[in-house]
Amino acid sequence: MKEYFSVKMRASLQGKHISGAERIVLKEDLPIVISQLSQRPKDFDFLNIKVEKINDLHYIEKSLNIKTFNVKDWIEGNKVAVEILQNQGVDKKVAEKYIDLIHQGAADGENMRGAMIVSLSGERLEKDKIRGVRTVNVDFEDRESITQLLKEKGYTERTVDAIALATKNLNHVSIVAEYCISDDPDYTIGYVATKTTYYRINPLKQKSNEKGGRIYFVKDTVNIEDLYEYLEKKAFLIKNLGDLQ
Ligand code: PML
Repeated sequence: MKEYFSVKMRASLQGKHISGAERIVLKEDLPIVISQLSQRPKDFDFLNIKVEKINDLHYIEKSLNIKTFNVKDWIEGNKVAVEILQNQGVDKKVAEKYIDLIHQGAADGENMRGAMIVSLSGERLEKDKIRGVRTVNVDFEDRESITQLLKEKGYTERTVDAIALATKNLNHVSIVAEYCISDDPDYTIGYVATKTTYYRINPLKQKSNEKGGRIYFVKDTVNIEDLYEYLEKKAFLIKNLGDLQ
């Protein structure tokens, strides 16, 4: 009987979060993974590694497909993003309003710690608007070979994490789309995820902007307690990578 564990690492420097990562691994791989994750942040004064046994593991057969749009600038990137969101039933004004907020810092000018939840009718539904909701407990079953394959094709380790996270999100019946930009001022590629596809948009934010975050667009009928339980508790391994389009 295989035993799986979740390993979560977070590190900070002078009170500022600088690095975070998560893996779901077999018990025998814990020493190597804990060692790898502890070496990830270069400079820190606080590092926490949490290891938890997973008792109820679920599987997703295939991740979202990946399609890339290379665009002139982040303004054009966001036009593409809004069009994709509109095709999923998100109102143009609702999409633009919350996208603007993410680019300006959705927690009173600072980044939210987790994601924003917005209903199709335009209401914000997070229980705590500074904290937001955090999607955790998801990984690829064979992370190593998927990472290698994606890196060979010019994707980054961030893409690997983001596809896993978006695949878990869109697997929930109430989430219709996700919008994401990084809070790393140098990382300008972002994405919009739909039920089938991870649309990677390059660029989606202005270089040197330190603001970033995620928006989960949900059906009006969403049960928020159920959604939090799913995103923050339920554990998933993804078996295969979707198509690269
Ligand atoms: C990509 O390269 O596919 C986009 C990844 C966005 C990552 C967001 C983040 O790391 O915060």
